[in-house]
Amino acid sequence: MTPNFGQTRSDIRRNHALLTPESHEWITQPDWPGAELAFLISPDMGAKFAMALVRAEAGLTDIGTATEGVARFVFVLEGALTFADGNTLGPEGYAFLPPAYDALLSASSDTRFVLFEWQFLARGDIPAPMFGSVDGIEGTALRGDDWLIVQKMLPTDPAFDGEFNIMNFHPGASLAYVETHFMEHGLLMLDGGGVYRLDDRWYPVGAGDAIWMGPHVPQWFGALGREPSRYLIYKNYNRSPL
Ligand code: UGY
Ligand code: MN
Repeated sequence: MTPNFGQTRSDIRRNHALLTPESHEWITQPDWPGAELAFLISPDMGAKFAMALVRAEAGLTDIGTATEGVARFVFVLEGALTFADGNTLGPEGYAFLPPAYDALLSASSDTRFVLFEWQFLARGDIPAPMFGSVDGIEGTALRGDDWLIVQKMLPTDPAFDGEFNIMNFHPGASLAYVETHFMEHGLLMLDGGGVYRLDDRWYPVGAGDAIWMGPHVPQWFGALGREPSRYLIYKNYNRSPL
């Protein structure tokens, strides 16, 4: 293995973080038999949610229920996840799992997926589990800009307390302005790359990089290169800050 002489692009700050693949720490957890996890974002850094990469090395079986009141969202990167109720997710398949959902599942040995967990803020009835795939989702142009297409994986129904979106950038496209908002983000670059502005820093980013954006952090992305760039992004939504 080539030594990296103490270098990493990862950068953990008060209100944002860039987490890059060379610094991932893969761990096992008693409630995740057959899997290794790299927790990239967690409440310890100031976030109100956790985001992990999961790889099923030895055939993941049953992850049971999350901690009380905690909802999960999974997004498959490679391989396949099959749930006991018969749903199978292939690459870019996803599932929303409400609190108390007993996730009996099996994974092929080469499966990698992204996991989000957060304390679900109910409003009315808690939504039922939901399964889908990105390729079946119609995109909409963000603020009329057809170089920036958003695919929403969850319904906009206010019963959901968050959004999980895929943002598709034509080469050269960028967010129209530097956003600041109280909602947080967890992000994984899926394809392409560019420059991400977070607070007063500009980071070169590419596929495999993850980002935490805390409340109010100024944020902007400009896509570079000749191929489209895409990222998966979580945002707590549909709830007031108080
Ligand atoms: O929905 C959002 O807030 C999104 N446009 N933010 C982002 O891409 N950093
Ligand atoms: Mn934003």
